[in-house]
Amino acid sequence: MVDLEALEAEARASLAEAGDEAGLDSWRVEWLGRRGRLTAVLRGVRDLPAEERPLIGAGANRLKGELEDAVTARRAELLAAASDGPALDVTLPGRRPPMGSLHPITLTRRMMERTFRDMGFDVVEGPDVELEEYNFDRLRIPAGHPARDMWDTMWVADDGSGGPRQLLRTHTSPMQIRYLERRQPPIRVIVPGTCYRYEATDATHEWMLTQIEGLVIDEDLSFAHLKGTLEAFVRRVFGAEIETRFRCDYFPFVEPGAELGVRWQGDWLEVLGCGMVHPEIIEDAGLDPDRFTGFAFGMGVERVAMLRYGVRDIRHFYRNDIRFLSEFDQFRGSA
Ligand code: YSA
Repeated sequence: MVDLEALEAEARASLAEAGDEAGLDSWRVEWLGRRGRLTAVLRGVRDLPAEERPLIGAGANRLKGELEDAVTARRAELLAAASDGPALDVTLPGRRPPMGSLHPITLTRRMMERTFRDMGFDVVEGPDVELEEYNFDRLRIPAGHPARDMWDTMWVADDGSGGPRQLLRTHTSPMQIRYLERRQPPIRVIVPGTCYRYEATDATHEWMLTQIEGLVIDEDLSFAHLKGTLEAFVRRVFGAEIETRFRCDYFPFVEPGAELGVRWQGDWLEVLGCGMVHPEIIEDAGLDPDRFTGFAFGMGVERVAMLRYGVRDIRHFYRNDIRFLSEFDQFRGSA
């Protein structure tokens, strides 16, 4: 008669010796495989004397199930030993899926928009691909004018159709003209958007940058309104302690023109150009320049972000280095 107990003892002893996956496989072949030893016992049941059949048959089937469980348990044991601990430690904290966060320029742009909204400005957007006419000519920068050199331009390839020349806008100022075509004073609007310049990059210059254009047109506006508005903005964004300076600057579409600088690392960082809207621009919009005056400005969002977050090199913003960008996770809720 088949000694199932002895068979079980032998199978379990040899399973305990299997030390890896290959050992488990050959054990399984030896005992439970098609030509395995236990399989042979099960196959032989039908040849046994009738009175032995039920006992051996049931016992061998039970043993088969138990050995299946035993090999599964042995595999878990080996895995746990390999990872130097239990296979599943339910006391470990869960792994958080990476969440991502808003880009620092998006955070800064939204903060600036909110500040201007609070000051009563509307927010509109304009096209990145612009007509030469709006980017230059109608801002009093005709072809050949030396001021075109200030904005090294990326042109859109001519498609040969004889249509007007197109470019990637070098600043957000063309939206002054587009907005004046559609709206009547009083006007108080900002235009955030991306601009492109064919220029070498350095710590404070990128070839792709974000500007926020501002345009205010009404009766009796003076340079004092311009200064007051921009200083109020800068103090709200950087705090009352911030040191600022206005200096004369030249832009063909304003008269007079200025730039605003902010103290940065012991030096001055220019954050915006501005001025009183040139009377010819007001007149071209069909308005009486003796009655309506206004001011405008164009500020660099990357420059504001540098000051706000203490970033020393503008090029970090668009390098897509996750180590730099994840620093801004802490501001996730502040947009
Ligand atoms: C001036 C008068 C107005 O009535 C209205 C707008 C302006 C601004 C003008 N359109 C302009 O683009 N002037 S600017 O060339 O001096 O740029 C304005 C601001 O954009 C700069 O002060 C700076 O903050 C940012 N900027 C310019 N070039 C940049 C840049 N930021 C990063 N990289 C660059 N390459």
